[in-house]
Amino acid sequence: MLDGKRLRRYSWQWELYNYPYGQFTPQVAIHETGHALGLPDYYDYDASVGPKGGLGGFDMMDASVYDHNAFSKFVLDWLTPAVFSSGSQVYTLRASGDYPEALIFFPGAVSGDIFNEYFLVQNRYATRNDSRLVSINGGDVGLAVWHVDARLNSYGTNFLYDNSYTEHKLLRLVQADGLDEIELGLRGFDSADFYRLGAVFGPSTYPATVRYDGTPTEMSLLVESGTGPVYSVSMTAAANPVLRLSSSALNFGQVNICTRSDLAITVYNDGGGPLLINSISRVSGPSDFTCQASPFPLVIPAGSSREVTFRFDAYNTGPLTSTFAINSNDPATPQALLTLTGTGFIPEINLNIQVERRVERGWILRRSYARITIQVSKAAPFDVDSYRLTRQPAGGGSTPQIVQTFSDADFSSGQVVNIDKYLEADQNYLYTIQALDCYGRVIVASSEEKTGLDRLRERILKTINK
Ligand SMILES: [Ca+2]
Ligand SMILES: [Ca+2]
Repeated sequence: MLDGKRLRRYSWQWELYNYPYGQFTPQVAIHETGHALGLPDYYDYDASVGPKGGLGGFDMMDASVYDHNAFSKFVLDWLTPAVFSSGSQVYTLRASGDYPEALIFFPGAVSGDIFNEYFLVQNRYATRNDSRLVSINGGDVGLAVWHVDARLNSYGTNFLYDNSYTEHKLLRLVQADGLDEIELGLRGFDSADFYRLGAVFGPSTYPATVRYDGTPTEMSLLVESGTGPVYSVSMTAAANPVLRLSSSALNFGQVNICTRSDLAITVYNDGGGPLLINSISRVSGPSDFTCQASPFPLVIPAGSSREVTFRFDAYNTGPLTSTFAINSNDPATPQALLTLTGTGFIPEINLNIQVERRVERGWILRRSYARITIQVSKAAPFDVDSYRLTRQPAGGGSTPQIVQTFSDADFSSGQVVNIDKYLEADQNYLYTIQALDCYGRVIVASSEEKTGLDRLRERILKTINK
């Protein structure tokens, strides 16, 4: 604390490598200022975890040399890349050391959206901060293509991926030579890693324009003309529809029997032509799961998406899995499969029934009746559809008669009392209470047999668990 000022976050750097001799060396100051502005390191903190090699030394936030790459400049709002997402178009890219120019290409890409997966291209002609790249291809360096995955974590507080520990990198140099030497830990970046006149980066080249999840983007980049300070690239996207699902599985978790839960997936059309979903049908598993979309065909325009809702109407108990096929005109994936899982659940429910036979005596009347106390307890919330109290003369032979039905609302503190009037004298009865689900299925039952007058007021408590 000095003069009421408190030092909070700060960044520090040396002025000289060899103090007090030599000249001011600004690279470290530039690198650390990059951190102060919010940029991460792109070198690999730990070669034993995740992908190796960072950016192979090719960046200010990697080896403290050269210009900041186009992704860093995009993050810092120093440039806004042009965006290619469908059709075909030619773009001109001037030296990024001189001009704030770059190109994003990816299906569904939106201008200004930093926090996504995409390919990013820039011209790294050896000028200004990139002048030291004169050692690469004589200064006619070529185009650097980056594979960016800048999606955020679920809290939105940081990138999901980094260049040290995650399964793939936040920022990766797509190496045109196809040797992946940076990730293999063999060497840093080299002159063959850049896309120069005539080079193609497409669906069937290596490297290919494929997402990290393995699905194709069906996009191609051709370096059509130019040298050094100006290159033109011809971009094409497939005219075919390209189906992509936000997820290949939906898990509904535990759902009470007789209740339902809805979950949606997003179906994307990453291609250049309309996507027609002709049907979505269950190919295996129970019918507890249904698709709510209609009518077919569902039409999803190029570059667009649509939510499709699936429903889990829990009928069966226990873990359930159904597979649905999404049939469409995508030539690459005419049938995409989606797995739905969920657990139909009934908690443990205990039913107790106690029956007392009582006799009411008037001056003349002498009448037997039963006082029936029913208790219910549930291990977890569950709406029992109905409770059915039946009786039948002991000894079997006759069908049970319904004495009364109850709902959960009839119970007070888990208990309800019923009076069954006018019992036949000396007749024994078997009382049964059943809990039923909304499909009329007995979830759990409990019985008590009441014998004749000789066992008046005897209490037998029985619990039968499901
Ligand atoms: Ca690593
Ligand atoms: Ca290489």
